[in-house]
Amino acid sequence: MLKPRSTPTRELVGLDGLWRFAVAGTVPDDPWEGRLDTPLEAAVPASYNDLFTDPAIRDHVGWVWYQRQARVPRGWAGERIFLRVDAATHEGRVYVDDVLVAEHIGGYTPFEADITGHVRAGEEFRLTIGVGNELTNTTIPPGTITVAQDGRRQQKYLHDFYNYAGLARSVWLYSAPQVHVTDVTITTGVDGPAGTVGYTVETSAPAPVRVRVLDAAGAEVASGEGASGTVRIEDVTLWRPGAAYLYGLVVEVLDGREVADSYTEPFGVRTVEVRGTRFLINGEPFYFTGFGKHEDTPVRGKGHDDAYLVHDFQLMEWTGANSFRTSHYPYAEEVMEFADRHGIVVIDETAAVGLNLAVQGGLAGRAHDPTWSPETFGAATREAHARHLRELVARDKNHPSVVMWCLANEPSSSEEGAREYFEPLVALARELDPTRPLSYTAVMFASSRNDLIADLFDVVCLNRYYGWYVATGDLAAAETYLETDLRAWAERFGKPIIMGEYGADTQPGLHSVWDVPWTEEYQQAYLEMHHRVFDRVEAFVGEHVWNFADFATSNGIHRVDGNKKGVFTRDRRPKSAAHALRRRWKELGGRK
Ligand code: GCB
Repeated sequence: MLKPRSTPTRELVGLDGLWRFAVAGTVPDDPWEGRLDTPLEAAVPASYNDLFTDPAIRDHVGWVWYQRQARVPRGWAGERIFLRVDAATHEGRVYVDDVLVAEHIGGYTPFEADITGHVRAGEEFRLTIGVGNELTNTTIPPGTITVAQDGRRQQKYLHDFYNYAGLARSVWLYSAPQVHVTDVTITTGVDGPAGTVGYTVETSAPAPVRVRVLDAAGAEVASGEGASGTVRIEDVTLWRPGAAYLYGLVVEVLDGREVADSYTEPFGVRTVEVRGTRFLINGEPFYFTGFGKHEDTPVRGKGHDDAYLVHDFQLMEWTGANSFRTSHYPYAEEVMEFADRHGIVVIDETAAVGLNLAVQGGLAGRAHDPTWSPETFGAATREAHARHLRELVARDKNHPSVVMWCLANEPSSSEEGAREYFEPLVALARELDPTRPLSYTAVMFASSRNDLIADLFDVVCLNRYYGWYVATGDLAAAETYLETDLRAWAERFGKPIIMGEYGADTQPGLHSVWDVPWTEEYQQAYLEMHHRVFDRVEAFVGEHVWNFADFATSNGIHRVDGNKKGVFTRDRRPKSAAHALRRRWKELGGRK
């Protein structure tokens, strides 16, 4: 799915701003049929939960309604007109006046509708978007709805971040010519000093296609004819971590001598490969330093915000991070494009978090139903997972920053049924994108001995909390456990290993001369212990600290106003560990 852009043949109108807002139950059941009768307005993009003071809105389970008027520019007569929602978390229904024009399940991938037949150039229409936030065992991520004794419906879920909902990303109206480009796929290679650019273009109707490659200064460096092919860029400038370089593939659909549609897709030329225990970018070993992140800020929840985007990347650069993982769902496309432009490497994760009935919000050990069964996570869940994976790859396939897909976070990979669940998904991912390695992050109690799926993937990504959930406060014991664990994985699989998560909750301002969990010193000592071990294990190719910043979670006795494993606070102030990481990563930057 192409990102909407303004081009010589396409126009774009942003619909962000304040929309009328109401929770289902406070308005008629078919609120799209008229003006939403509500005193509330909600900001788009933003999760709605923290905007209002009413707990009934924050904790609402079900549908909410957003509505605004929108005007089609008068110059759009004769064009096709599309409405694009970057994300409706977790389910969206779009109405143009009285007509349902789009429905979509999955809260972190975009969808659109061709609304040409329902609107007129120059005129206004009533745009209503319903957003549902319910999670079940056939949604990705999954969840369960319970009914409390007093009748309140409550959303339960197994992931450790607050179930923010709403229109957290932008909404767009755009025009495209009648015959237009509908998709572009770009894969790149290196041939001596030249770059090879394979491309495939899809169009809304058969039509001649030509492509041109422009360099960063706008000079044409290659061109080709036809809807698919390979072109060469002589003396190519590669996209490298820390040294981004982007070309543009100008795709033109022709109508005789006229250009009917023109769309430019930015791309970088680089290769990615796993060889033995090394992760290679452009044939050179790459060592990941960085974080698992979240889209999470005060008031906005998961709402995309360009100011936080810029600041977060500044802070990552300040710490010497060269990469991050989009834990635990696809991030806004603006984030991916920023990473492309700034040479930050991304592990792109699906929203498949919580496929593990043995874990709850980071705590393990409960008696539980089998994770993989028709009653829990079965064929219908896998079908939703596959659909989501297709949408993620379709959205992010052309980003040079994305070097690996992460198919799930902490699935129950040691339980019977895990292999049957994952084998088809791995095959699908390889078919959708044969160019990028695959991983999943393995939960603490998936050991090298009992894990049933790691051999299907290219890189071993481990989430480990020795010194936190296990051997709490005892870093000496934790060091031994960690090293034994990592060495066993290295030995059994012979693949590169990345620490996908390691971290300790830390209350800023709390200090001690001893190893006391929650203090700033402990977080630092905990990370330093891990780094000693990482440096001793040959197969190690990366470290992603959990987490970049503190973030909101559901309530629980093990969470103090959210998860505090951030190296930065929720308002992005450094804890002591940030300075220690900066020293290590700045030094590593030049060494590994
Ligand atoms: C994990 C999860 C992450 C949690 C983290 C924790 O293993 O992947 O979502 O937030 O542990 O802090 O418990």
